[in-house]
Amino acid sequence: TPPISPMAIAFDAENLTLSPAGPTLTRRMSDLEGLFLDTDAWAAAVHGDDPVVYTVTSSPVPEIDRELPQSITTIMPGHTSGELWMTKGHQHPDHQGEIYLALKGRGGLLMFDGERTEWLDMLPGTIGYIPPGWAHRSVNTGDEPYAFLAVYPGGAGHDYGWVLEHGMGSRAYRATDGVDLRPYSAP
Ligand code: S6P
Ligand code: ZN
Repeated sequence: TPPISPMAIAFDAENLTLSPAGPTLTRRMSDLEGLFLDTDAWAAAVHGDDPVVYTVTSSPVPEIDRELPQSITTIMPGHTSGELWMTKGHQHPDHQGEIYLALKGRGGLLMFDGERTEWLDMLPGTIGYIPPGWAHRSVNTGDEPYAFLAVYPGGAGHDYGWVLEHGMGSRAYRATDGVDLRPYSAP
């Protein structure tokens, strides 16, 4: 890979796109196996229209050591048996920290270090700081798409197995006034 030059990346706040852009990832319900508590409701959604739950659009900055890539995650509004739509969630294998900036909609940042759980309300303009060693998951708590910018060390990686094994400490359910956090239980 040739070295990346200094560059400006245009962010379109209306369409939540980057230009120039790198790869875009689309996660459907079928990609979220083992995450929602109600397994039957999850399977019914998969065998229905298998909806897109979130997308991740990256900038052209590569995920390699010493680079500082960015991406925009957009989570659709919705719930599975009341459990709000969310990202898979992951731990960074070498425990690097990360920064999120909420851009649009309403959401939450759920963090878990294996013992303690933290929840941050994420409204446009909120910077959420993920300290080293905290697994992180994002949740859409509103009724429109929730989007945020992530900036992270290029060598951070994604350990999804950690979350499947340890959970996230809490589950986020829809409530009339935002979110109802319940203690984690395995599906
Ligand atoms: C990467 C950063 C985000 C997530 C994205 C999707 O370190 O935390 O870009 O990758 O929000 O979540 P997940 O858990 O499916 O990777
Ligand atoms: Zn991360």
